[in-house]
Amino acid sequence: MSADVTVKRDVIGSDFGPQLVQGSGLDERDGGPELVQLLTPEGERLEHPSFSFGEGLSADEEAEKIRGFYRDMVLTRRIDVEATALQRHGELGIWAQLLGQEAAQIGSGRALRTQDYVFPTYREHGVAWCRGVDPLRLLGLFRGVDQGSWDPNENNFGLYTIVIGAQTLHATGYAMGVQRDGAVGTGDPERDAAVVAYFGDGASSQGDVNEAFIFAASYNAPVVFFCQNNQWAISEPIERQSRIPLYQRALGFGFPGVRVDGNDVLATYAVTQAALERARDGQGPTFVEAYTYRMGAHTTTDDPTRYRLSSDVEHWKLKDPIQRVKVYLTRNGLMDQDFADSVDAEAEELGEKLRDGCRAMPDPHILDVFDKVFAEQTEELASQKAGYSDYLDTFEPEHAGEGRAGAETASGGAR
Ligand SMILES: Cc1ncc(C[n+]2csc(CCOP(=O)(O)OP(=O)(O)O)c2C)c(N)n1
Ligand SMILES: [Mg+2]
Repeated sequence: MSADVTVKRDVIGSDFGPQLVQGSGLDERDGGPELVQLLTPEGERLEHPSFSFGEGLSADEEAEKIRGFYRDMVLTRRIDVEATALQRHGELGIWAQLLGQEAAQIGSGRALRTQDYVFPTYREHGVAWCRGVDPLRLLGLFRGVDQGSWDPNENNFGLYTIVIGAQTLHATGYAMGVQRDGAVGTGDPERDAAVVAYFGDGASSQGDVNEAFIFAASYNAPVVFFCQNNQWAISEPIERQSRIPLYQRALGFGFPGVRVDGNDVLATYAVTQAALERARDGQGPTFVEAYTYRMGAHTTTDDPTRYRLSSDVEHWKLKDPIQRVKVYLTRNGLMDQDFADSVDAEAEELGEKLRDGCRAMPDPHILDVFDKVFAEQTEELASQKAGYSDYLDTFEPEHAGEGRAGAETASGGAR
């Protein structure tokens, strides 16, 4: 680039093609003008020209559904809070919190039909809940007891994927299989199926994800790319991942992209439902950017006070996904104290089940990990295991060979 060429920072490509709004401006903090929102943080319903919630439902049915979302979100938050506490008590090796992302997960998870298939990352506890995966199984994974003990085909919910973005390729390949099985565009609501790949804003920079987009577009695969833009990839802010709002990237791959308020369960449900319907109908992939915020740390090994402003966290507290639903339901006389109390009681019971269930699980040993890579042990792994065992022996006796807590210290902390 010659020295006299200047790049305009507010609008990209104004002389070369479509005007793309830059993704990191100040007004972008609340999602920008393209954000699909049906329920404001103050609990007010909004109309949107393309998406709506509750069509075809009676007023009672609609209220029932929203109360269901409220219950799902409260219980999901409870799973998250309990798991975080269990990690602090040394019962889990690590936990990836979803605090603040409940609406994105419950809205999208409840839009699924039984025959749809989900490929999650490691934070999709709310989607797992919607799919009927026992939360204790999630705890087993984070305790290191197993590598994920649920059967993906039982709930059409894949195993958690830690390799950032890899599951988008799995999802696209699976969707191409669904297409080849003839389970797309038949018009039979029991048969037509869609696949959802969950991933984060940081993952959108991965080669795998971009390759998945290309394949999905080329083959018109029945896949929904559901990106929870929680603004952070560990300590890397979204401004560094993309020059434009993420949803606009879809255009370059040849399929639609939409940005939805990820803290609005009604909008997330409506937008995901529409995207799933496109996929099941044979109209191909859609990119859904759920604009949200990671209220907690990246995982329990992370300290976000080292890289982000507490005023940002305070700003997003006012957009709490559960609170706005509660305000809406209460203000409109759709939820009484008895209902709120019954959900709280259910949350208490769930918390107790998780605490007791987790403590009753076996204590894994750090060296077990070497035995779980392949069905049969290889010479190389056996020697790595021996070497690591020798290394652990160099620690003080009270730390050497410790289970979960020792595992993190000795390995420098899992990410
Ligand atoms: C291929 C790969 N590279 C790096 C990592 C380390 N890592 C774990 S989580 C993470 C950030 C992911 O951020 P994002 O996609 O926004 O998801 P979030 O954690 O915010 O839900 C990174 C880089 C990894 N697990 N896999
Ligand atoms: Mg992120």
